[in-house]
Amino acid sequence: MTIQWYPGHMTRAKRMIVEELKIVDAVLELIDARVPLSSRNPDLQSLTTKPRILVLTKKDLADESLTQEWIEYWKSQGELAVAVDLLQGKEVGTINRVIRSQLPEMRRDPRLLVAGIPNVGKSTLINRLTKRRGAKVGARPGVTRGKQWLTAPGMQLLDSPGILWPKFEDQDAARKLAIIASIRDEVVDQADIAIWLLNFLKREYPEKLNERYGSLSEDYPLEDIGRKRGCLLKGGLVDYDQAAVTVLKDFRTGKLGRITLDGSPPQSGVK
Ligand SMILES: Nc1nc2c(ncn2[C@@H]2O[C@H](COP(=O)(O)OP(=O)(O)OP(=O)(O)O)[C@@H](O)[C@H]2O)c(=O)[nH]1
Ligand SMILES: [Mg+2]
Repeated sequence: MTIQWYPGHMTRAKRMIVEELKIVDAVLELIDARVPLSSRNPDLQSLTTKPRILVLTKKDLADESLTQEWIEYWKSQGELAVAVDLLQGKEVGTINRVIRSQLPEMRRDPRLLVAGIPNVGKSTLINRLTKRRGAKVGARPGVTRGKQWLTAPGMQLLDSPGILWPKFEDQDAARKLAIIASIRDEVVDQADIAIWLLNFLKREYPEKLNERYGSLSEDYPLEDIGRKRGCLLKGGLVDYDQAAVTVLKDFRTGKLGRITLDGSPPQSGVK
């Protein structure tokens, strides 16, 4: 199974972003803290040289120490990154301050493009900054379809549809994007990504896996979980799809704990 998802609305959205980049003063590039490497759109980096602030969203779901390592890594690369939990919204003041610190004094309100992969929290961030619910939000990719300018105190924010890139060279990266629900569930084999996630957890977070599901069979962990959770078809066979949905939901809602799928940044540990 090869994961690929680049529907027509993303091609249109990318064209729109290229146009709007000409008139914005800075870009807020949103990255999912659980996949700091795989959720950066390479296209977005090549499209502009305007000031950019990296906002790591969903820090409440990510491995705290790895999030810190990534922020420091980017700092060493000359990039400014802030981690946020947009559900709590405590860091909104910090984001505001960071935005101001990156922009020169202007006679008009600065215009910022909020961009990133689908489902990363772009519209949620805008609602936080504007203190309204002007942008539509949802726990699946592709909620925002067109451009929308919204006004926050002292700034204009452009909400944009999440965009991916035309071809995933790295299929593990694509799996990670599917696991965090940035790729539509309907175009991905749910059992394949759930098994991939279980193997990853067994390697990197065995204690969290054990805490949630107890001991699992070496070769068929998904089948085991299906049995334990009663995901059964008529006749008592395990319903793999249902078991996969359970595992993915547990991961996405934080029930498996705080997990980062990308590991440490390239240079960490080198002092
Ligand atoms: N746990 C957690 N959930 C978040 C956070 N930020 C956003 N979410 C949730 O993530 C989901 C997606 O949020 P949206 O703001 O719609 O994401 P988007 O980037 O605008 O998505 P598209 O418009 O589909 O590209 C929603 O269910 C939000 O409640 C966060 O910091 N932590
Ligand atoms: Mg949106």
